Amino acid sequence: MVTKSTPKKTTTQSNAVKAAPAADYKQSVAKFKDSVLNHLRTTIGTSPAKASKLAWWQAVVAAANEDIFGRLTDTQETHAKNDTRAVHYLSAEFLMGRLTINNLTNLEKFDIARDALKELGLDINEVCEEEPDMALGNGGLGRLAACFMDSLATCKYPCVGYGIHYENGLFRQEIRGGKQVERPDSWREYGSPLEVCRPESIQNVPLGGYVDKQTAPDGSVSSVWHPATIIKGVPWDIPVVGYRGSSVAILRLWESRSTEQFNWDVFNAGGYVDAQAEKSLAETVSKVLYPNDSTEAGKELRLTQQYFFCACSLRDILRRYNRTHHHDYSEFAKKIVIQLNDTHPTIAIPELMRLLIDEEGLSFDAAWDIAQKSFNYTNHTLLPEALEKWPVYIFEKLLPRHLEIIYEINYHFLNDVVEKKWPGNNDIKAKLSIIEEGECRKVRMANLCVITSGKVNGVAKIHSKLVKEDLFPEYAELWPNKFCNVTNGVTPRRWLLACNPGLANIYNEVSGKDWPLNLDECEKLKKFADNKDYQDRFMKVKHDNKVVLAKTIKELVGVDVDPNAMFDVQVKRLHEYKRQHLNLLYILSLYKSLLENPDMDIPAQVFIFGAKAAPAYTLAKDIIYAINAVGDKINNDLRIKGKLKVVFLPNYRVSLAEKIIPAADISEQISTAGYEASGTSNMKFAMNGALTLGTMDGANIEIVEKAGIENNIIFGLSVEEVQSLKANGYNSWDYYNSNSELKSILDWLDTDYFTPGQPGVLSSIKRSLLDNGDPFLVLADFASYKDAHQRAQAMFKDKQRWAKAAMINSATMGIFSSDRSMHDYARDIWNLQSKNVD
Ligand code: 26V
Repeated sequence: MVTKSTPKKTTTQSNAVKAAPAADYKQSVAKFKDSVLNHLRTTIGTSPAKASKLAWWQAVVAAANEDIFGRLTDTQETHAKNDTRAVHYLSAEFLMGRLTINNLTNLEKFDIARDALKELGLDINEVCEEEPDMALGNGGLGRLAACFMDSLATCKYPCVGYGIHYENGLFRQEIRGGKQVERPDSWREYGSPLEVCRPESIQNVPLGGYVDKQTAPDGSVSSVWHPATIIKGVPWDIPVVGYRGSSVAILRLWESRSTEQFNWDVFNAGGYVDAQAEKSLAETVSKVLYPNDSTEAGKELRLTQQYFFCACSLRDILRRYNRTHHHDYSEFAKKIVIQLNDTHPTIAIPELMRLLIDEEGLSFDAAWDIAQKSFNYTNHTLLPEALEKWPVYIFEKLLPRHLEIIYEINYHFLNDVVEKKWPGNNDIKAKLSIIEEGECRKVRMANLCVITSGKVNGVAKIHSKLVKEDLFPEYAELWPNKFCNVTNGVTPRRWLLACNPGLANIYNEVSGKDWPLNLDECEKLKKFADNKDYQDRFMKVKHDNKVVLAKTIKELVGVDVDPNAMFDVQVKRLHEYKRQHLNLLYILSLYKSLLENPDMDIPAQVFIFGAKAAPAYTLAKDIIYAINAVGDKINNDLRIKGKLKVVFLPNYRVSLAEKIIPAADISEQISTAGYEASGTSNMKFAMNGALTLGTMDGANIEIVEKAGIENNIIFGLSVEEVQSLKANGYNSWDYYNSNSELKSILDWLDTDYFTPGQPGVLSSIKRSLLDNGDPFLVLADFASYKDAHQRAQAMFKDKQRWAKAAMINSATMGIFSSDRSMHDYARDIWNLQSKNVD
């Protein structure tokens, strides 16, 4: 969290929504203090004199849990009593970050807790720094799921989030000698007070083995699966508190364990040690989150993970459904809707079919009908290498019965649906089939999702259009109404109220106290965008946030940066399509210009990066190394008089984002047009008053639509231009040969200027841009990008113009609240009503 200055008068600086009478407030502070002290003794088992900061944090969580668990029970009882229709959000990733400050904020107890701790001589932000991030996701997709949980709870939509209780989240990144090193992230090594285990809801999941046929006395033939092993799924519940405690949603994460009956079988076969080894295999399933490396096929464990959490979740869903419906499935699709967050949980489709057919006795047709009415699928990327395909041989080994069901679905689809629409057209059949033929036959998970789902959505307007027209055009011809858009959103509670209290106070004053529930209210700030006093206040908040970030930068990487400089930020996963190397090339051009003319009249600039590279993605790691090497040189070059600094902040994660985003002047959103499905940090930055320096890609387009192109810095090729340049044979050498500056920069990277004594260690970047054809058009966009930066510099010098643009950006982001996204899903996809908790 941003270190909050402790206000003298809590009511004026407060995030508390109700202006509680002073006496009540004092009482609440005293009560919270007592609760913390009490928990410190009776729950944590220590005393104030001996307590570590970690112990204090645990006691604060225990105190907050007093409110949370009661409301969780109320929420669940309400839904059980009313048999409410609910959405089940299946996601292999939930990037929750830290929960304590968020929970306190949503309970409207942050100020109370802060003042209570102050009376105990503690700083709440320091205490809450003890909380490890829950980094159970890679990036955008996982963080989106976390924002959606916050909004589902806030908007009181009946829901359960289902995922995997990874023992290790996304790796912790260390930078050694400028290079990324991965370290395990054991976020709950000694347990976590934020979750509760529910042994009463353990599930057993079969795996492996073979299928044989059984003929019933009436002559009907059915499949019988004889699994080789059973894995136990242990649920851990994490309560997600809605704003003002409106409802408490539940995130249920499954941990894998070995089962006794399974060990016993192997033991009987004579191998005690083998049994222990097999046990560790079962326990491996939820051990670690896969970083999204180039998905080389054959990762059995990943498919096992996906199947494991889907199978546990579906059993949980059926168990709850049957408490009321007693195995009558006629109401199933009326009560249950399932959202597939990307293709990772696709295996839930054949698993639901299997449970209904093999264990509940339904016909294939009846089960298929239910599946089609229950599932929906969100696509999050068009990148071909990210579209999941599993080799058939892995299915045969792990999930033989599921493969049969997939074949049957495919048979009906190809013969009943495709054949009817395109009679005799085998090319179309081959393209739309769930099975990809070839040397290694594969199951195409996205095809299975599209064929089954009621709705398929993309995550920003442009992306949804490309999903429909470029990725799945034939499916769209078959089912035009299946495809829709729900633009992503982010929770304004975490990404404005909690992380930027200074700006939150301005909105409290200008927009009233309900803006965190209705972010459109922020638009009221717009009418003050030309008002010098408001501009000064707005920019003072930004400056204060920059001072705090400058301190963090000094602590983390030892670099001094000037809070008056322009803070230009690019934080996101490292990928060629996101083009961190385009940013780096511009930095090199600026550095070169400054060396040529140290008195150049430009504002001082700090370029801030944060990015994790997938461990096997060599070029991405080389780009990190290059940023660090170039930064090191520039930051220590006295000739440029401190006008340029470049910092790479290690281990970018949610809690670091909360410190960086409120302090940004410029938000770099520079993906090749057509490649970034939506982006969500673009929304967070704009909300916090940064200008987008970006391409017309993903949600940038919709951001600019709201905030005005004149208040942002847009550059580069459009989606159509990218497509036509590629279609007409793009040759990056042409740009290299015709732009002498570009040529000199790329050649510079090849020397040992940035890596003394080691020429060529950075040359993989140049190679990818020339010899490898520059797949993401970095060189094609360079000139336009440089021009954009020059426009940004000119604008930044005009302080009032900048303040106005920043304010308008922040004020017009209402539509990017994830509450709006949830209302869209509820209306257009889930047919779901919100429900007040009794
Ligand atoms: C997966 C892979 C796997 C193979 C190697 C390369 C690669 C690159 C990316 C991915 C992630 C795909 C799914 C994903 O995280 N998409 C992100 O979803 C966000 C939420 O909708 C969205 O804002 C981002 O634009 C999108 O990239």
